[in-house]
Amino acid sequence: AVSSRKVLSIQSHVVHGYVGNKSATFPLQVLGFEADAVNSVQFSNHTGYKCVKGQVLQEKELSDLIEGLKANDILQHYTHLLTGYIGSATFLTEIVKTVEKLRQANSQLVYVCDPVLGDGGKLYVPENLVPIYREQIIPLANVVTPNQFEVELLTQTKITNEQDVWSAMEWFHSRNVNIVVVSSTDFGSSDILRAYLSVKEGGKYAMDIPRQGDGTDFTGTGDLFASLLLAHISLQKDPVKAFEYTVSTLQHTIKATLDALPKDVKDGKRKMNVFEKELKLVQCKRFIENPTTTIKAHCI
Ligand code: PLP
Ligand code: PXL
Repeated sequence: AVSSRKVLSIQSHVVHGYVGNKSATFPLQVLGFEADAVNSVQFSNHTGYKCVKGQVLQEKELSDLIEGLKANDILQHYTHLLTGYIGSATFLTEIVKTVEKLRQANSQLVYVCDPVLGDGGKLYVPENLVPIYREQIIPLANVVTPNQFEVELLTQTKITNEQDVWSAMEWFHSRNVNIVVVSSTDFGSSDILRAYLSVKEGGKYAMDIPRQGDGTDFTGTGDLFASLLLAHISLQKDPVKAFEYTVSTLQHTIKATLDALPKDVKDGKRKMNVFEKELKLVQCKRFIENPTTTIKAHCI
């Protein structure tokens, strides 16, 4: 049978580069999903470049688009909603209304939420988004993918060790979130990244991922992670397999991006610049289609 998986992905659009919807749409399509994009912003490039130009979608404009879909009886066809970086409280509040409209049209809708707030102790959204995520968004989500800092902000507890991670994941489960993945923490070793998966009434798992490229920080990897996780959870049923497949494609994509760097960067003569850091996503189609799992998740 032809699958009818249809995702509404409300994220950033960048003309050049791979963050937000540019990071999410292609993998979803490659994996057989209809990926319907609402562009929450349209920027020339991501905000790590020296200049950013473009437009921001207002909440009224989001509700207009949803009304159009509703009027044509399209809303009921969405099987998934995916949200990532959201820059304003009013837009986030409109997302709450959007989830409610989608659930009215399809009560089985799966909402995958990457609650983007910041990283490494630094907020990169306005502070007033935190209580909206905590009180209104998280209880609507089926799957969440916060990092350590985001877990701390949402649960209002400090995460200093692994036991804290597991306790925090229960905070999400008690708000009805079925699957929680925490993909980066700062208390691991310098060469291993430990990622965590907790399934409500389904067990706890960790995966040790070798860190690639001397701690080089990529942009858009979180967005890619969330889209792949959404797809594989739906395709695999087993969330542990989904977790492994997601990490596999991510690792291959980072490796391909590093392998494509110019010789002087590889030789350590200079650091890679922001243009060179863009994920080689299109070139990694085969790793999206065929995630070969070399790293296994282990049960805790
Ligand atoms: N998150 C996950 C789950 C990963 O597999 C990776 C890849 O290593 C990253 C994030 C990015 O990690 P790093 O910045 O260490 O390359
Ligand atoms: O990957 C998160 C993200 C989303 N949207 C925009 C960004 C970034 C990261 O820099 O600039 C516009």
